[in-house]
Amino acid sequence: MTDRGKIERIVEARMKLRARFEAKMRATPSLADGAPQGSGPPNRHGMPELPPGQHLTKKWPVLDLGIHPDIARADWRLEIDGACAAPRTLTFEDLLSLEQVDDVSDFHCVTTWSKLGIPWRGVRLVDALALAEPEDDAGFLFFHASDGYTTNIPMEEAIKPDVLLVYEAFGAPLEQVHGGPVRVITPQLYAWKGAKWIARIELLRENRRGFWERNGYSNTAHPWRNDRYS
Ligand SMILES: Nc1nc2c(c(=O)[nH]1)N[C@H]1C(S)=C(S)[C@@H](COP(=O)(O)O)O[C@H]1N2
Ligand SMILES: [Mo]
Repeated sequence: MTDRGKIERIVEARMKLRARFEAKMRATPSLADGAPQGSGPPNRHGMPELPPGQHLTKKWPVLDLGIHPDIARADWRLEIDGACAAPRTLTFEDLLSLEQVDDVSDFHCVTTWSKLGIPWRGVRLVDALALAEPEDDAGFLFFHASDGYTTNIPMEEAIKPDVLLVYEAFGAPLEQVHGGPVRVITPQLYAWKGAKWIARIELLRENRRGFWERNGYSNTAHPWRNDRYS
């Protein structure tokens, strides 16, 4: 990317998303209380270690539809399209050109297991989204994964600083069974909101239910509110 105007537009898109996040935090005091979102066991924000109804697991279970796509880093692509001015397709190299983030966060599966303190490496989803210059009314994200899985979250959740596109866990390349080469993590939400083998992010003006959301799971999915079903 050499075009100056283009860089300015991306920076502007990033600032707009940031302003949106801050406005949401101000408008929702319960989310702004205590420790900030993100970074570190912090997605507990001062709460007990485990959300209601969860139990601790030491191992890291694999939970998915049973299809594990085999994708090399060099072949991985992420399309960002829909309600945005600059739809684009990112390569793994493109991810490496963004700010690299090391973060530690917890992982809560709605089936009641939680794994605490996973060290991740990746990039902030908001940084990748800014490249596509989302429209102001792009209120929702619809994730498409290479195994056919889909899930949805609102933009305000997507732009939290601990929501990452991750390609390493525990200092090693993200294993294929856990969604490698690249998956999404949503530490503030139940783990089904984080698509493994992420392939496409569709920006939407109206919310659309993904796979589990159509099968009875919550659109919002807040572990600390025991918000599992709808
Ligand atoms: N592509 C894809 N992503 C997915 C799923 C899936 O079936 N396919 N399952 C979700 C569910 S229900 C959970 S709990 C987590 C599990 O991630 P893990 O297998 O790495 O523990 O991935 C989520 N992301
Ligand atoms: Mo899950």
